[in-house]
Amino acid sequence: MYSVRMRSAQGGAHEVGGRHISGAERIVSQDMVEQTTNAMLERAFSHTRGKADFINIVVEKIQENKVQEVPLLSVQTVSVCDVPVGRHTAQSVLAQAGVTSLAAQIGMTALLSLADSMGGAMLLCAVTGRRLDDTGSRGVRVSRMDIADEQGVTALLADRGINNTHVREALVLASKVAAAPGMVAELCWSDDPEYTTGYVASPAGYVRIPHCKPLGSLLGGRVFFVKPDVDIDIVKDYLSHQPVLVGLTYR
Ligand code: PML
Repeated sequence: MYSVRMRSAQGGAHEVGGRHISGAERIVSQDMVEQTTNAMLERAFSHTRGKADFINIVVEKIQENKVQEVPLLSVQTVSVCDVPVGRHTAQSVLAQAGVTSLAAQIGMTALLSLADSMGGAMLLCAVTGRRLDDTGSRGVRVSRMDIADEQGVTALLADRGINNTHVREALVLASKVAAAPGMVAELCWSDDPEYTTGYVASPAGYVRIPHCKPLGSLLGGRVFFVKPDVDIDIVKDYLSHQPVLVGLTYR
């Protein structure tokens, strides 16, 4: 099996200040590597956030016995009428998951005050809201994950009328994140200006919230809320390096 991952930016590489355009993650068999890298290239060149002029694609062999299988989070969509209600709902779901209202407020404000969207995520203490990672405006990238049973997940999402790339990829990422040591919850909305649905995910499930941001906004990102006593290096290592396949069994 191979981890195939892509990140793209405009104005040069991310490391030299390029603006993040898009990213993608797959774990595929060798015969699918070429098709996967081609699809990633095409995606980097045709993203709604702009045309990338820096594209980094890494193909790396992974040992199958190192792959961890984690359960797919259960999915529900709540009904909200506008952005203020959407954000208020996100805060309530975060509270139900165990994030204090102070930390939820700080996380929400952190997403709302981004100067540009982040490729990775901010890690905040779920009690105090203090930022615990040291990755600045790049954030911690969640990497090396895919779906174990692609047909099964596609069928499940199609059955609910939500089988699109945003949901599929976000659900896989959120399922990996929810299984991280010390993870309490995740808050996310997309940086795609044409996509306004966000979500709060936790080990209890993936709650989709329409209208987390206004249509046309390029600002989006992710905040992960973790327990105060967690070893942040272990969490970062799991998120970025542990290969994970998301299975169809629910928690
Ligand atoms: C992203 O595209 O970066 C985030 C997508 C959020 C998907 C929310 C959903 O519709 O379930």
